[in-house]
Amino acid sequence: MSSATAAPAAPAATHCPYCALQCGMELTPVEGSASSAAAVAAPAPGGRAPLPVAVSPRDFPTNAGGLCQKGWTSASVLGVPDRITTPLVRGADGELAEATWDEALTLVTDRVRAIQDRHGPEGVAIFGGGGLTNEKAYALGKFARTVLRTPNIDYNGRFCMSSAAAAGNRAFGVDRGMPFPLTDLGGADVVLLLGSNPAETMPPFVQHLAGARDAGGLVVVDPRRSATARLADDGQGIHVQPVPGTDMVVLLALLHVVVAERLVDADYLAERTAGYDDVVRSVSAWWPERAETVCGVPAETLRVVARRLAAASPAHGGRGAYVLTGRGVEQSAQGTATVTAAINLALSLGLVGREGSGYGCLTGQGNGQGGREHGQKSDQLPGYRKIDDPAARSYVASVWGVDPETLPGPGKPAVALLSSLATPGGPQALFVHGSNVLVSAPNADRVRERLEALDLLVVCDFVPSETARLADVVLPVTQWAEEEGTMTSLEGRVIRRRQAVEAPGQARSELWLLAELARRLGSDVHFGTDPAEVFDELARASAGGPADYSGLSHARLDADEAVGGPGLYWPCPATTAEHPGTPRMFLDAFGTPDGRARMVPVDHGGPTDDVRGDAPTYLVTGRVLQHYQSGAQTRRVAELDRLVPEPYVELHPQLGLRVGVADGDRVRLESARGVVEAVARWTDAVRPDTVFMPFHWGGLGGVNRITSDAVDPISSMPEFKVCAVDVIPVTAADTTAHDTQEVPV
Ligand SMILES: Nc1nc2c(c(=O)[nH]1)N[C@H]1C(S)=C(S)[C@@H](COP(=O)(O)OP(=O)(O)OC[C@H]3O[C@@H](n4cnc5c(=O)[nH]c(N)nc54)[C@H](O)[C@@H]3O)O[C@H]1N2
Ligand SMILES: Nc1nc2c(c(=O)[nH]1)N[C@H]1C(S)=C(S)[C@@H](COP(=O)(O)OP(=O)(O)OC[C@H]3O[C@@H](n4cnc5c(=O)[nH]c(N)nc54)[C@H](O)[C@@H]3O)O[C@H]1N2
Ligand code: SF4
Ligand SMILES: [Mo]
Repeated sequence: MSSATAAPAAPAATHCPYCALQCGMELTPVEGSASSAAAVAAPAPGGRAPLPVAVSPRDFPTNAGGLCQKGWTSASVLGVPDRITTPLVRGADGELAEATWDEALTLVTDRVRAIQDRHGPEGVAIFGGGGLTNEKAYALGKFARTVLRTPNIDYNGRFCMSSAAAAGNRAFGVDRGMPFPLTDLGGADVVLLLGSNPAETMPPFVQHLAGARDAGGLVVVDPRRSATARLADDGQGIHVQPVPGTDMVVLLALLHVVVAERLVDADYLAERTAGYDDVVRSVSAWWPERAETVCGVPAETLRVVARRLAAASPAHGGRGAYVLTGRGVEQSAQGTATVTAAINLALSLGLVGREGSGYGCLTGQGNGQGGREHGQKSDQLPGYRKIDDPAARSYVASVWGVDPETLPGPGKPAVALLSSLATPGGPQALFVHGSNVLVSAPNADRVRERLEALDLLVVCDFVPSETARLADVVLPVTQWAEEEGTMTSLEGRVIRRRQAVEAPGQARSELWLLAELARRLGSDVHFGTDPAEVFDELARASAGGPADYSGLSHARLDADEAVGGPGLYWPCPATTAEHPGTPRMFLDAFGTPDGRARMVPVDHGGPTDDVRGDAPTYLVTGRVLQHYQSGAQTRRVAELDRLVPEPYVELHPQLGLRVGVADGDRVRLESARGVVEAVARWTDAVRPDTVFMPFHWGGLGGVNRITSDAVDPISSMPEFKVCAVDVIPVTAADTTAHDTQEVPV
């Protein structure tokens, strides 16, 4: 590590703490602010702490020297005035009070023992996060399976990428969100983006769309005219604006046109795929005019998009085409099926496993990719292995030094796990590492009820998130600039996170915390605390699995970077000659037993909670540039909070006039789950039948209090994106009533 106390301190080459683009940045410790501990101890006048490090962008292929506002301001979170710097334990008076680590861990250990004595190993559950480093995600999964021996571990990646992962695994035999380098996109004639708004969610990514825009080939499918959809204006592409939740119909119609007009890549289909005939039959009834009646997209637009995509494909001599999906289509009860429809389209055009074309999912969280590979998912072991596969169990058990018989089986996926908390037979204790479920989980009032009913809620965080404020024990952990480790970017590139400053106060690394808990719980399983050592073990545990990291180590990644290498892509097995990593997957074969991609017929079902008489408007949810996820971090950054200080509802002026809600008025949205209230913003960027609300806040404007917790039957991903609401004006009398009512955090 580069010690902050040495002068002059060396800058640390690292990556942004937030999203999966993992923009390269350099952190230079600021003189006079020897560590963030000092910064926390001595906040500047006006409540703003001096920043312990200065952030500057670094040239890295995903960002090419760019950063978004969140990246630029990321250092502010290191020294926020309410940073948690000591363990906190809820006292008899019901308040959280400072405690020593020994007191806090003694309490946790005693309660875990008592709960497991009464309820068995499954009485304790873990909820992890896709922001954790690979090392932490691995240690968490190992802790659950070997120390707690509980099947009940899952994580917020279930909310984030599981439908694309399920569809990718089924079609290709292995899931790496983007099986090609991001920079490949630049050479394509057409990029079809479904339900993704990178102009706000990954701003530096937009530069990779320049080639398609120049060719007039950026096609954005979004019920809103998002910032990304606007990039397709002015002859640079097409904005397709379907009825929310009907992307499946758009995709089935596109494939219908491709088949009907004989635009498929027949040679590729014959050589590299299986199942095409069934898929053809499944799209035969979705001619564009029929599709238009369901998805609202003009039949002619569907034809134009299908032809453009085909013309860009290698079979027709084009420069290449990509089909990319984001949360807009994945966070749906038919998310796996919709991604499958996108993959079927890409396969029919011969786009996948070929240089210059492809299908990819834009994974979201900082380590959204790596977070799903190392065993914090309820059904998986490290290396992206299946927990119910006997060979995987015995191999991983041998690395961990335990009997495979002692490893639990698959646990409950996130939504089911949360709703089973404190029920008879369900977990009575929960550890949360890297998620603010009270704000970000669907049907959040129900989640609050479950969390409040627990015997023990332990939250590890560095800020008092809404979820942490509900905990019995809060454990202060290190954050990004205070720790070493690795992350895996949205392209499957394994990169180094590096320490620039010391952690403040009593904050400790989660590797230490898990090792200490394991020891106190009487386990003799080894838990390393040095991230490089944990990585080596993780790499060994992944050997031979789909996500094989066995040829990688911190030392190799450091050496590679020292000679200008920008990280190495998995699979990267340990081989006698150093394996170069795999930037592009599937060039020779897919990961299925026979090497062929599987095409699976799918059909349209529509949203679970569809519009009806008493809830006639679609609610879609998503993100704004300035805030990250539950907002736990970015709402604490003054610059970002000033720009977007409160929740809001976007609605079309026609809808506003019809229901009596003017621009700037307060508006209430009511769903089958409950009610939220926020300020109305008139915009013609949303369809008149749809309102949009970002999910970055809790309390009265916390949109997840009304979202649906219906899940996809294959991936168990919740249907965050679309539900039915009634849009109601808030009268002055209502507002007064609400002002006096206790508002949940
Ligand atoms: N600023 C910011 N950036 C982030 C994050 C953040 O919180 N804030 N989070 C990171 C993470 S974890 C993730 S997962 C990614 C998410 O990145 P994106 O997937 O780009 O983000 P969202 O805003 O959730 O959804 C994208 C779009 O889906 C649209 N949408 C809603 N319903 C539908 C529908 O039925 N069909 C279609 N086609 N589109 C629909 C919304 O209007 C929205 O514009 O962003 C990452 N980057
Ligand atoms: N309505 C609606 N809801 C959504 C979505 C949507 O589009 N619409 N998107 C969903 C998606 S894609 C996602 S990814 C989720 C994300 O939502 P959350 O899971 O709530 O994610 P964050 O807000 O990033 O929460 C991370 C918490 O962990 C802390 N943290 C960060 N790093 C670490 C670490 O290394 N260790 C520990 N212990 N803590 C850490 C942060 O301070 C923060 O409190 O939200 C989902 N919810
Ligand atoms: S795009 Fe993502 S990784 Fe890049 S600076 Fe913004 S939040 Fe950070
Ligand atoms: Mo996400």
